[in-house]
Amino acid sequence: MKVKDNSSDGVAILASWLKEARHTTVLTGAGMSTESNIPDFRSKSGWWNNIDPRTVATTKALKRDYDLFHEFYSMRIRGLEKCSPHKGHKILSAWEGRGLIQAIATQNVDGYHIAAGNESVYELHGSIHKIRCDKCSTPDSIDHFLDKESCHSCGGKLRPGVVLFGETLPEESWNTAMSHIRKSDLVIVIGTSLEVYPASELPSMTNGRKVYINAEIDYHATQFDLTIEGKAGKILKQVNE
Ligand code: BV8
Repeated sequence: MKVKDNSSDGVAILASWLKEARHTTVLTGAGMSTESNIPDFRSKSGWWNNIDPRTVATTKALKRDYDLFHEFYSMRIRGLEKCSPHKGHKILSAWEGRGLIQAIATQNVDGYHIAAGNESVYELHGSIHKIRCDKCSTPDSIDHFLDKESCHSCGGKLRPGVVLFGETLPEESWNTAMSHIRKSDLVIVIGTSLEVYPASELPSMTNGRKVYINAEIDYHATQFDLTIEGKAGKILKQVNE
């Protein structure tokens, strides 16, 4: 049943599927955090509108222009300090507590699902809060990174533990996220353009029902059984009622 629906019917259908499902996995992207005032990447107010990702979010960028790399990630870390998880994050945490969802696979590096109380969270693109030396991998502190200090062990450059373009995803998170998706009879995809590989392949790995909640519905939506166009926080609140 392909229901493209941004009326209350879509919300009612998702609410009933959520109750019926035995194993539900949620996949989130940057659109899950824009209602916390954190920009996403590819919508008209996203990071990549003013910054070429190749100049800041790749392994080459880190080596070629560390100043720009450091400026971009410091700005994002400082931005997160002023914001917090919104109602939608808290609803997903309540759903885990009630056994309605079993896992969240997230492309987000802001840590908001964990901060909101979810325990079964798989950070596919790492965490911006985990700082390490790019050369010797020694863990270090956010303050040392923000102060642009070098690694105290080897003098190398400090970086956030995010997955840059060209880097592989953390094996444990990726494999566990895949196994949750594979055994899910419901996958809810929230706030992602599904443009980034291999996270974009996850929805196709389930034989279960697939739901897409996104502010902009595009060609990716054809693979879903139900699409609900709109803001994640608002829609999660309606489903929760
Ligand atoms: C890998 C750093 C190899 C962390 C990020 C050519 C073709 C295809 C693929 C490739 C290619 N060349 C290279 C690749 C691979 C590459 C890739 O996919 N490139 C694409 C972009 C062309 N991928 C990689 O390099 C990955 N690694 O493939 O390794 C490998 C693989 C297997 C085995 C061995 C080796 C690494 C990918 C990770 C890259 N890191 N950033 C950071 O700084 O955050 S990517 C960046 O995009 C973020 O991590 C972000 O999470 C991610 C995905 O974006 P979204 O989350 O979807 O955000 P976006 O803005 O795009 O969309 C948000 C959506 O929400 C919008 O639709 C918007 O309308 C909506 N929205 C907004 N507000 C709301 C909302 N919806 C609802 N409610 C709202 N309120």
